Amino acid sequence: MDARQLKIAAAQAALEHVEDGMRLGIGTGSTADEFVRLLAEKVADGFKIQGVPTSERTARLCMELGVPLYSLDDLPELDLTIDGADEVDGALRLIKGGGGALLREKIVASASSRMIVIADESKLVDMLGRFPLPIEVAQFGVAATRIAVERLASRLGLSGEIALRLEKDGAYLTDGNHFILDASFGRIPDAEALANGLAAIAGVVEHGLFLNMANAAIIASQNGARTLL
Ligand code: ABF
Repeated sequence: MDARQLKIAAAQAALEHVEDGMRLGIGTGSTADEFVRLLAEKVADGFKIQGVPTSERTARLCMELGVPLYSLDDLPELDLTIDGADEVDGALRLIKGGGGALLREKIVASASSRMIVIADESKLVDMLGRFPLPIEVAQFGVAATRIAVERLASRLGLSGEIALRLEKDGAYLTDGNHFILDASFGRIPDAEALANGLAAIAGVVEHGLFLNMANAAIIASQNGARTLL
């Protein structure tokens, strides 16, 4: 199986958890896109779900493919969210936000009774941190916020570059019109302490550590899809 087939395998296994009539949070990223494509086929066959997208990008794909969409304000309580991740550890702690959608992803996952992560085995790690941690920050005061994050990191014994995410026309902007700082710590031995510290910094809107949120992760490898609980 190539990389895309692994994503499809994880998405296919996740689809088995989706029941007719569910209110469903729908994730962002290339793995979540595969889930949307498979879900759209079931919808075309008469399967009924009510979807809440985690990004404008996912909303566009769902609309193109005919997946019924609602806002989180229409449906503030969801049964299940299926979403990708940048890293997953054995305790189902996640780094998310490489695709820039972490704020809506976290709000939608928090509004869901259950969250299932879909990923290929390259995302599975012993310790979080190899993937740069995305931190969504207010545009106002971004230099001061970056210094506050650096000081927190230093207090926690973490080091590495904390870089403003750029795209070709300048700073990357999220769906909420915020900036992202990508923190390349390499390893994050105490994710809980870092999450708590980041949440206490005024300019931080949200961070990509998703702790105690995922109920299961479906990990696809050449041997098939297995579920971590
Ligand atoms: C979203 O998409 C993210 O939180 C994560 O950043 C990314 C994973 O993307 P992909 O499936 O393309 O690797 O779920």
